[in-house]
Amino acid sequence: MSSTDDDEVTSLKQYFVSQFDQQPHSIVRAPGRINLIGEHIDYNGYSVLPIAIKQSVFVAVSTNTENKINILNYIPSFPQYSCHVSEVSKISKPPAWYDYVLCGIYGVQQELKLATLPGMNFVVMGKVPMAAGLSSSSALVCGAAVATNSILKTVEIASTLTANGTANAIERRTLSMETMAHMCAAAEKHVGTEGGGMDQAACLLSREGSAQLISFNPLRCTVVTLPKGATFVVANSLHPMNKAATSDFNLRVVECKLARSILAKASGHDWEEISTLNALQLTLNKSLDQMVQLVNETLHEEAYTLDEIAEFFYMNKSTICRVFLTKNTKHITKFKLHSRALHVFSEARRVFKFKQICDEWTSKESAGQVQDTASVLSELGALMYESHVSTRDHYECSHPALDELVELSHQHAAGARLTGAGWGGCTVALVREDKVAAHCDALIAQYYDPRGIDDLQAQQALFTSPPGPGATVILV
Ligand code: ADP
Ligand code: NG1
Ligand code: MG
Repeated sequence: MSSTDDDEVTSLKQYFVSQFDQQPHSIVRAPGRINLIGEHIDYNGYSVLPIAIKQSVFVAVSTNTENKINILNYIPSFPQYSCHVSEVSKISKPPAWYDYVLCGIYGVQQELKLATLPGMNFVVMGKVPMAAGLSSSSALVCGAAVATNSILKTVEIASTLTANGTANAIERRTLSMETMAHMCAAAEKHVGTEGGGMDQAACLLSREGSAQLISFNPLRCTVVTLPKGATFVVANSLHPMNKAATSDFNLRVVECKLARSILAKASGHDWEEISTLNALQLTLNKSLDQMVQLVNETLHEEAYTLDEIAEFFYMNKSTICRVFLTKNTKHITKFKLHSRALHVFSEARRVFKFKQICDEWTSKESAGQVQDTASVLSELGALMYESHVSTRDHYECSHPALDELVELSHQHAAGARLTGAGWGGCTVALVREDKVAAHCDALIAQYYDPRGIDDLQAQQALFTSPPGPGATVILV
């Protein structure tokens, strides 16, 4: 725990005692993350490369004897929530802030097949900028899940349900971080966003000092050592984007699902059996370059209409809506499939290339070879700039402010790109250690100052973070 964590834990503890008249049983620190490269490909089954950051969500928890789930925020302007333990699955649409906490609690209950839960008191203190692409939502879900798990280690009312629904004998069971990473990815979908598993895995499984390649189906984490002198600088555009409040995110998930189903059917495969674009690639036994070629040969560039898709699958439009669309995309009738699939396959290739460059640097370093760090960083940076162009032009999930921050980064950074889902939020720039000050000064003078953002706000919006550890439980 760092000294800043100490301050946060002390204040949170004091606030908890003032609200519940008891000490918390534990406080969980659940970090946000920066995705270095690999955007919008986790839900397509491709590997991504994030690091956990120092900014975290802290969740304090204790039990109560009233069978109530009480959820409070350290910032009193966030409404508090209280329900009976039997009501944790009731998530509102669009979600309120505490629904992310309920997702984590209910996820643990479902995973352990618990007939009931103990009454629990929660206080949340969030230090991850919200709706900024740094994964405050998953830090909240994971923090709540880890806190619930830590409580279940201590109580005896956790009876499990048998297959026929009757309650088993009293049993104490808890979940590993790996199981929780998987479970929290599914649990967060209850808020209505159809994301992949990157954020929850980064929050729960990150290792201090290195990035990790996170792969899916099955979930695997591989340590990636970043070249010495590589500093990642985050710049918050200060344009928030709440993913659960719009249909943009789910529309991209739907477009990818349509692209993979059309590509699968056109290639003579059972499209219903293929669950991701990565699974399609494996079925077709093609390289990523060949998948790009397949996209160019099979999908047309103009948007597909609902009529055209219905005709292709020999279905009526309402069946297409039921099979492919989510609740919040049912009104959409045009889908860009060519450019979305191009982004996914090219981005997956960039992630592997990024890892390969890091791995080569690491093996030369351990062999004691003298290396030209500047040229390694410019190779990595070039991949990040390419990634940004692809998210901007093919995936159309950028924002003019993010484009401006990336453009300004060309002065001192080796590379920069939007990070997280986009449409607002943050950019991440790869900057040589000795150029960080010049990079930050340039962004302050050319982005923050002209917008009237004072020094204090700009310092919070612009930060570096070495790769941090995943979530931890601090027993009180
Ligand atoms: P991101 O994960 O990129 O930060 P999302 O749109 O996925 O953005 O999630 C943001 C939402 O998460 C917020 O609108 C809020 O409901 C919830 N949230 C995250 N952190 C906190 C916090 N500290 N306090 C209250 N709500 C939070
Ligand atoms: P953010 O921006 O943190 O909400 C979302 C998804 C990720 C991933 C990225 C884009 C969730 C919880 N998170 O992240 O799975 O798809 O966008 O790469 O849905
Ligand atoms: Mg999120």
